[in-house]
Amino acid sequence: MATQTKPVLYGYFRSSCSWRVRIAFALKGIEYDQVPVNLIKDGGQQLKEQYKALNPMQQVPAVEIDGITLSQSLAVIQYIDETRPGPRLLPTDPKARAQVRIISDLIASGIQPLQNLYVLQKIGAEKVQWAQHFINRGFQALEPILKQISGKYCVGDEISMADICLVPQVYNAERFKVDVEQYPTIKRLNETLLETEAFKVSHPSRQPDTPADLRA
Ligand SMILES: N[C@@H](CCC(=O)N[C@@H](CS)C(=O)NCC(=O)O)C(=O)O
Repeated sequence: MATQTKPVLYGYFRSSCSWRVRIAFALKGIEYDQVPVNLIKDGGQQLKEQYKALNPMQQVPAVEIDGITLSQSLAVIQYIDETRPGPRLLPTDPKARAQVRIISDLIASGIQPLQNLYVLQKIGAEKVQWAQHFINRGFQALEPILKQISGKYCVGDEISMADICLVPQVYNAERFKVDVEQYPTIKRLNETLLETEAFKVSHPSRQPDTPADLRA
């Protein structure tokens, strides 16, 4: 029988995009190895030539899987979904699928890129207010959408890519001291999802590169 090589995730414990991929692996029950890429140490290990060869955008995550290297967390999640058995991360129904993509893109294109490290370093002293502004702007759009379409989870009663995007974004919001109480649906969904095993094992407080003082 052919030996299956485990996927390798290049990520950072606190990176929300790396956490998305860890959740997807956990939901699918896929074992993988992790190679930490410290976004702070050495001026940012993601900026080194060696890493740039893996992901020319110089961001985490990157994933080696099935003999190819993938970047862009949503592409990674969809590849895992399309090639691995287990719970569907995107529903088959086209309307529900579109709703999952709306929420995922709202977060992955409309919120997270505006508060990632590279952007905040360019902003300078105003970086916290900047991040709070764009997270609030995104959450003000997300809250009514989720109020309308959520069930137990973001889209109905099955965990999907939308939930995978939501929880790490709420974690970032809390890091930037955004008042999540203003968004009761987002808050409810986040609390429900954090109770599930896949979100717990993949949490930033439980990764191989989590510093001792941030470990749970
Ligand atoms: N669209 C990309 C975004 C990746 C991204 O922004 N990664 C952040 C961490 S969550 C990063 O590597 N930041 C490093 C930097 O800004 O220098 C994805 O979904 O994978």
